[in-house]
Amino acid sequence: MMNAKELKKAIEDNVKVLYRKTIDEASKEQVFYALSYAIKDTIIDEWINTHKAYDKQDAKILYYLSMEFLIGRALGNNIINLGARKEVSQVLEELGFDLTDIEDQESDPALGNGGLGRLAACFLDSLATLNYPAYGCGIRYHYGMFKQKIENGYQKEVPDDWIKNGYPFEIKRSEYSYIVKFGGNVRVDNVNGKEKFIQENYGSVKAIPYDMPVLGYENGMVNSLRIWDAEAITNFSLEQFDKGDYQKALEQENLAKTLVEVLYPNDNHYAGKELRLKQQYFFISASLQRALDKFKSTHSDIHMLPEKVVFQLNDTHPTVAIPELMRLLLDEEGLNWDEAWDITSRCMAYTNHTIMSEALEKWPIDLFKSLLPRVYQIVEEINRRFVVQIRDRYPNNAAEKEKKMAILYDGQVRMAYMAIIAGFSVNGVAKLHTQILEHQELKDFYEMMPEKFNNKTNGITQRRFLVHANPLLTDWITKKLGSDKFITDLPQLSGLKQYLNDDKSLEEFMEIKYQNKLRLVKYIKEHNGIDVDPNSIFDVQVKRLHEYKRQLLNILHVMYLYNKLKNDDNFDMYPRTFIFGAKAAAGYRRAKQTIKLINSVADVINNDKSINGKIKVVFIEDYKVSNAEIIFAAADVSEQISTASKEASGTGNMKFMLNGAPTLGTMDGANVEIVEEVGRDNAFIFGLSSDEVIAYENNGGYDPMTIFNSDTEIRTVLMQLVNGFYSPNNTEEFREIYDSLLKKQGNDRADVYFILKDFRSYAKAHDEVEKAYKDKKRWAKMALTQTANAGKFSSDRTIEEYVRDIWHLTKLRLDNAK
Ligand code: 26W
Repeated sequence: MMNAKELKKAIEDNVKVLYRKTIDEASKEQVFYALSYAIKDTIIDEWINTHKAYDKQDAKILYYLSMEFLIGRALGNNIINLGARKEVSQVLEELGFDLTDIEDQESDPALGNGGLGRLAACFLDSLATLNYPAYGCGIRYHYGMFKQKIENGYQKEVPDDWIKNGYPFEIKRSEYSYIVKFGGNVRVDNVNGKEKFIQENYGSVKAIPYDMPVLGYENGMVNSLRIWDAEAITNFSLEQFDKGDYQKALEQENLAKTLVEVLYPNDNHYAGKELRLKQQYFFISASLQRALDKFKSTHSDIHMLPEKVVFQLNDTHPTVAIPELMRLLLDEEGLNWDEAWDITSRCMAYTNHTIMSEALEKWPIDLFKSLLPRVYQIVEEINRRFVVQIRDRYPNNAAEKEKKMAILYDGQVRMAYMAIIAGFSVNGVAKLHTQILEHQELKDFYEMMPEKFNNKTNGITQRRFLVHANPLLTDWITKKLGSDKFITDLPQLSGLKQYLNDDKSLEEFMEIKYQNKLRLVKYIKEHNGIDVDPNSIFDVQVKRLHEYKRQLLNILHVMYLYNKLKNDDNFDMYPRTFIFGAKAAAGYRRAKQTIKLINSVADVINNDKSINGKIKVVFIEDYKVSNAEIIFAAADVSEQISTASKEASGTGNMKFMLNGAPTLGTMDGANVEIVEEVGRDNAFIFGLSSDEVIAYENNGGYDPMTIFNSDTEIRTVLMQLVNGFYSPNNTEEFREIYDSLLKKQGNDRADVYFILKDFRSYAKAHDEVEKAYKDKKRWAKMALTQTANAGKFSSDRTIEEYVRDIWHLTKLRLDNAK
């Protein structure tokens, strides 16, 4: 890192060169770019140095293949990882600027939907911090996750042009471009008695990589996130298809334009769109071609590949990597099937992130075959050989096993099965999730190949979600522990336990929470225009909007509390602010209706003077990484209320915990392990267990009408969905929500997600929260208990487990590092 004087000069020079301005004339945005380029300058040498070390040490490299990287803003994070926070903010101050203001100028790159994409970003941070050689490989979507506007209570999607003004932390690397081919047909030639497969009449695009630096924490390590953009193959395309195939040239131009245009905003819902499969093959083919070339530039024997390269498939989205690697090894490297299979299956590992059946990727064979004719032939052969294996092993029930396990079945390519069959590792993302995979969802595979299955409980990076998100708490912890080692060794937080009975420390801890609440109050005022009482309990649910996550349960409970306040003279409650933040997939009706409901309820309750502000409901517009950081730091209560068995892990739960908010939740996903760490007394647990949910599901569900008929308070709430109480201009506004809770919907049971079933126990858990909160000291202790026990949930721990059990990487030594 340059010293203060050099940095100041660099900023001033950049402002001059970029904008022909002196620093006192520069806007905040201009200073953002000037500073970012200065920071990039200091990163560059370490970046080069790191990659020289890769080569010199002949390091094994991880390629983390993912359709999504929800990286969030880079500037603040890079400054922290360079260890330059204080210095940079001081220099800016001298120049008349505030660092957080400047950080706010950066777009918030949202090249991901939610959990899976953010996990990928946390993993990159941990890999670099732990000195492991790795590339993230993904797509340079021109439009990431949409910006959410709320208009009249409805979600409106606005395109997010994150690269409009140029993104300072990326480098275009045209010299590593590759061609990717789609469609056409396969011709088989016989060359010296050997079959040669040649794809012809195809359309193609050029894949161009852009690299972003991924900095380790104060260790001089800089890995790369490599995202691929598409360009048309111009000029020579006309020559190449020299029949003057003008039409084709135009098509290719168009393909290149649409291919990387936009991230599919579906989270946990497979839509089967052809363009999506194109995106998958596009970035996978380019990433693998590059990985092989890189390997071959320093190795002569391709059989060594598994020793030097490992590919992790982030869910099934990159699974086409399996037949693509086979294709490259067979057709380009000239290996025979057994050699290619041996190499491929030793290079590929698969992570499952969901058991929701509607999320499973199953491509129609026709579509797959016409888009990827050669790759499909290989899939067929993988499947054929596997089916032979099944028949061998299960001679008595081969047909049944085939139905359950074959890759090709019923006209579809089942991507998860291909990943399991071909890879050497299959992992779930929390203990409970992995158990459900082994014993329910994937039990046939577990029975056949148990050695592949393992658990890797998710984690989060404390560099972003504590150090950057919560500087006050970071400083306090540093003081209390006498060191900042927790920044790279999170279990050190357990040292805070010695303060659990120290009143002064507890007060300090809660004062920091209060300051963070003020910061959020200000954000809400500025962005939503709502006044919020910082002394109320901040009860927060932020995550993608999905029925299984049950934001509906939360808002129905708010409606229930409001009725009590209005109708029951004996009822009183501690002031609460219910905070929501969530994006709904653009085509997800029920989710969008739920957003409208939350906003309608907010409208009525927030404007009712008679309840003295006892309840406030806030829907924070455009939930994203940058405002998430502000929200986690300010939360009192963490709502993690998915129907048990449905949330594979959750990672927001860990971010709340780290920032001192107890969990109000079901025994689902990683909540189970959070409770394990803090103890049952330091969490508010309610609802059906996953076993109970699964048992109900296997018996056709339960009957919500018995609850409707017997519980008058619940019934009142439900009636308010259809009597215009929250929608005076349209009593039908929430009819579908009402129906979904009480009536069978086509093939779906009524109340698929057990909302009414869990309602009473949820309400009781809320009572417990209030009781606990009123006892200031008890609450402070409970809050600090969360932070003190969050050590397990660092993504550093998760990454070390992946390295130990799956990737087998070696830490890179950086000689010139500070
Ligand atoms: C094909 C459509 C589609 C898109 C995204 C299907 C599935 C997904 C993701 C796998 C959904 C996802 O983000 N899953 C979340 O992954 C997190 C990281 O492991 C977990 O913490 C969440 O529980 C899980 O829902």
